[in-house]
Amino acid sequence: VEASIPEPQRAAWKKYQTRPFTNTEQFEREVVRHVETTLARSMFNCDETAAYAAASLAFRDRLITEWNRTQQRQTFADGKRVYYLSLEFLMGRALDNAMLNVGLKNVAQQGLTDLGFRIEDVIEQEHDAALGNGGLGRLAACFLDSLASLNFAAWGYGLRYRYGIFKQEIIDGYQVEVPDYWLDFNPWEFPRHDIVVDIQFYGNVRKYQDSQGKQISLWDGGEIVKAVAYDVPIPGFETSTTNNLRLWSSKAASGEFDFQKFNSGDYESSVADQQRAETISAVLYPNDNLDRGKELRLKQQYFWVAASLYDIVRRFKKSKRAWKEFPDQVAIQLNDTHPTLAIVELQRILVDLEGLDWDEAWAIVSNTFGYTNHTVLPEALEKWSVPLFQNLLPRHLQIIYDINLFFLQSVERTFPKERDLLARVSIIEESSPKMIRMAYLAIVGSHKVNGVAELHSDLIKTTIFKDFVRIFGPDKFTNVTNGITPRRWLHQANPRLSELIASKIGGLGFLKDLTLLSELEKYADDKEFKKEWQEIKYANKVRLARHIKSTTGITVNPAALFDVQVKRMHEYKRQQMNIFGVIHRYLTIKAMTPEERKKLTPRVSIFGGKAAPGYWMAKTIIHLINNVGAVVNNDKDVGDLLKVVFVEDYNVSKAEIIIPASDVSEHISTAGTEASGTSNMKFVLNGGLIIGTCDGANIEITREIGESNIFLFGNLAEDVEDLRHAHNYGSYTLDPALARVFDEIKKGTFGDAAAFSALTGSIEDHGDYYLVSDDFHSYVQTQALVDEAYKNQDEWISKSITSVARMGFFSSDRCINEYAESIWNVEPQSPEQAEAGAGVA
Ligand code: H53
Repeated sequence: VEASIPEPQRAAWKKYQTRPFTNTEQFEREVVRHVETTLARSMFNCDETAAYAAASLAFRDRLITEWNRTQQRQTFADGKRVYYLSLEFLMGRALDNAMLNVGLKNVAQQGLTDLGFRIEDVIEQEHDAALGNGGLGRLAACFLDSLASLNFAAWGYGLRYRYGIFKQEIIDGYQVEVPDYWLDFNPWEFPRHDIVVDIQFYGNVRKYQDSQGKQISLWDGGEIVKAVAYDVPIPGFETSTTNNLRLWSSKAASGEFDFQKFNSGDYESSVADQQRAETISAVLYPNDNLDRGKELRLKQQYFWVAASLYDIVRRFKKSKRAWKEFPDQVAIQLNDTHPTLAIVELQRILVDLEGLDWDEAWAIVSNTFGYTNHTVLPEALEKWSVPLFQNLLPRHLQIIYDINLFFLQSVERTFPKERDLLARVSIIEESSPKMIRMAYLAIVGSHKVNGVAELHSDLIKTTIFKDFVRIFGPDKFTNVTNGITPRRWLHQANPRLSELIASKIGGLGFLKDLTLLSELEKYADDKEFKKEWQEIKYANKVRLARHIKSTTGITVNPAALFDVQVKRMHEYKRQQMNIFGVIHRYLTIKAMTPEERKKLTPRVSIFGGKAAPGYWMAKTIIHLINNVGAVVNNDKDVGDLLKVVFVEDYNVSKAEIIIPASDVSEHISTAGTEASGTSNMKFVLNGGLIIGTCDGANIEITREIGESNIFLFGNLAEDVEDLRHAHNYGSYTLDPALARVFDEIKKGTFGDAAAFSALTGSIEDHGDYYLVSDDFHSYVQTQALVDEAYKNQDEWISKSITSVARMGFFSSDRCINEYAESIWNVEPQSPEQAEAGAGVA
């Protein structure tokens, strides 16, 4: 690469090449320079926001230098790249993460102190990058961290939403949604105005024969929108590898606005085109585990997928390789079905634009993609209406029909006479209107399909994708149990615990190889160590108590047991069961004598999570939690024995405060509904115990940490179907303790009973789909065991330490290595080796 530049010029470039700061003095110089020039401020008007801005810009400069080198290195190495396509990247804050990953937090801390700031306050200024809803989006963010930390040549592709997930306010006990405009100042992105892709919508397909008599399909007419790239550098931990997250932003093709219309006096419609185009990347759909089938969402999907594929194909073409080598150079992972159109788009590019034969193209396509399924919930499985598709993406619809035709023909050959099978597995559902089943399309167009925890991967093989296992064989289906990055979820969120662990097991190596935590097990009975462990948990609880006080006004006692359930609000996650349990506890306390009360373990029940704006039942649950809090927290009989808190606007940075402060957290979904869950892993890694059902990754957590270190309860997945059947066709009796809770709600103890009738009704009158009543008794009993166990702090802390020591498996590094080996077939590229080979200085 370098050889093309003449020596004197090369020398000049080398001489002045940017050298990232490495010590406090250099850091301070950079901060002051940014304050005085980039921000046009001075010592006299540099507040915390400006200090945040300047510190971030200093780190950004550092990252971008490494980013450039990484990209040069990867281009030179010309190896296989991984592309992770996700509509959601729930990144949270970047500054703290950047400081830790490049190993310069101490430098920054000293530097900021010298300049008159507290690093914690500076970090606090940053607005979360909240381009995601929940687990799926946060998983993508953990994966990016691991991909860079493990030195994989990998890119993330997503949308640059102008508005991320809404901000949640609680007003009079109700959720109110406020827009999250987060781009006011975002030092972490680099606009690439030179990387712009035209994206087509609507129009028609013309078919004709070329001079050789070959059938050609031409998609023309319609509307063009521009996709502009914005790049976000992703630093690896203790490596110079800095990967790229490329987010697309939509812009009108005509530029600012239509001058002709403007000049002719039609101002309104002159800006309409621009607004319509910009609407595409304007807002993240706020649904988690729910498909709504809105046209704008389909537009988002195609816009993002088409821009990303254009980029990927362009990069491949630069290498001048033959098309058949595409799958050796490119692995594309589909995060859920949202990017499934990529399969169709690549087929279109190869056949319509590059002139490959259908079969040749299809072999390339189906060897390139891997599909990760994240849910079995029917309401979350994406389907698109055929008429909608016909209008928006006419050529893609034809290609889907062809993919389906060839697929069904091959099924028919292998399973002749099974007409039902053909109807069952058809990508097109013969409903009215006809619907495209995106998961089926994703399976047919990928070489591997994986679930995200063992139970989940088994379930998809035996339920929703059963027929496809017969058709493609079992090897196409695999499991990769989710993981979390220990950098953010231990080192960053809980620095004291991380340091304590490091002091015992020979340094911070466990942050790169989490299995090293096993060394900790020998301290599970070490008195001195346990004391420090307990002190750190207590300090984290004090910090959370302060946050609760300042945001809700509620005073909680840090010595009480903190019982936490924070996650998206959903009936299947059963926050309703938790709050019914709280009411049950409240009624029990009210009925106790003062003597009996003295023996109780004081508890703080902490809830947090957003409800999709249109999900009424989830919003009702939030309302009930807040109303119960208002009653319980002001009842003199109860005092410190029970407090109920709803933490507003749960997000990544709140999670970093809440998770390290939990004694017990709740992961209590109906068995068979939560694909994996990842916060369960975060809580245990931070020394919290968990109460959970036999669902998702809870099962593997139990296997790793041991049954005696977890509070499991409830019915098993294999019994759910029968129970539901019994509710609908047998006699149904509500659990008696739950019936007393419902009576109290109906008496109006927690405000207008009518507000909650749909919630109680869904359980007592409408089949109790999520088995709240079936599991209630064992839930309450298990909570009583938790109370008892907490009284024996000595044993509790040993359980906590032992559990942490056994959490090595749940690192997202392990998870990414599994994808690399069994799905992507890629190897890491260490920067040192690559630079030695490439002569990059
Ligand atoms: O994905 C997580 C899982 C979790 C699952 C979640 C998820 C979404 O957040 C959104 C849509 C979807 O289909 C699944 O609910 O169990 O841990 C990451 O795999």
